[in-house]
Amino acid sequence: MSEIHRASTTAPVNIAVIKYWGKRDPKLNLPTNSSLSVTLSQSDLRTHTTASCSPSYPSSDSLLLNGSPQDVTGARTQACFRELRALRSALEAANPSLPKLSSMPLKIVSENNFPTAAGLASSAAGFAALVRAIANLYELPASPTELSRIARQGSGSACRSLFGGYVGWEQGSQADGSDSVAFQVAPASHWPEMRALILVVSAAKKGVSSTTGMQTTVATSSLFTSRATETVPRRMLEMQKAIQEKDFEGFGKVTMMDSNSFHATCLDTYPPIFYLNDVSRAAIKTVECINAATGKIVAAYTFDAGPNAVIYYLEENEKAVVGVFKAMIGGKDGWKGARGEKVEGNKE
Ligand code: 2P0
Repeated sequence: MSEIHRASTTAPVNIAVIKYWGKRDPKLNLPTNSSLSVTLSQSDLRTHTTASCSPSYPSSDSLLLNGSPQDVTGARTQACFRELRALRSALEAANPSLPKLSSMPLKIVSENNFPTAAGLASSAAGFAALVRAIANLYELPASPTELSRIARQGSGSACRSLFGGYVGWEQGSQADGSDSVAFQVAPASHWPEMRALILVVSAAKKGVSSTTGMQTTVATSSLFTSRATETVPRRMLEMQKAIQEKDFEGFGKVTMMDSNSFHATCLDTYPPIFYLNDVSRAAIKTVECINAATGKIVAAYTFDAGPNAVIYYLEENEKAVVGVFKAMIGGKDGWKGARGEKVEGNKE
């Protein structure tokens, strides 16, 4: 019986407060604007992945996600496998005593503990975990930055799940994507009072995939250009400053405005893309009421490519924010569930 080599890891979900929407290179997932996200607690929302390889495995690579076999022949997964194998090959060439893992078939087994493709950034945690599990299996001396460059080719937002805390993704300017990588703005410990409440409206798969949606937006929306070239570059600086200064009002305002801007460009796409529904809009109203009652911004909503809401708030305002939303769960308002999340650093 030949040997089996194995390594496991987990990767967390990240929720963008400055959204990635638009590709300048769809093959390499190079974005038209930089973005910034908050990494959520790994305890509830994460992908757990085991990567193994063995000369005794069937000749082709395989991937099992939540027990179902997945197609690994797609360009994105292949790009990640190819890049990681090339790095392992280089190690083996430099050190001939190492086992030749790069030429063995890979078996990847992955489990998500949250709804897949329901606007909860499942592809982000998924590709981040896949890349890190294989990097661990291959014992690559690669930095999180280097791994983020590889994970980005699997799914753009995945590059931000290689770091914990507050994470930026630099759009970069090189045609080969070498400078389109993630970077840590601040560790979770910098602002540990930050919380995220996830309001699940629907666990159904989204109607328009992010990849298709963003390509149609780039091709048809007239709002898109000013968002990508003026609005987001300005907000990236404002957001980093708000995080550095732990200024929740600044953080919250930019978060809400950027979510609104992203969904406005979706509506401005032809044919239009609707990710928000009536329940999402009720959440926006509720946040506005909470903030008006408090006299300052204590809650900030953001929505990805789906109707589920993520509400950021500080621990000290838990009652004012979560109390109001919890009272709405299970009622006629349409929320199916809610859970509070801390911001966490990555487990290495
Ligand atoms: C984000 N989203 O910044 C934005 C906000 C959705 C809305 O990144 O085609 O799954 O795999 O690069 O990363 C979702 O897009 O797209 C996304 P691909 P991805 O989180």
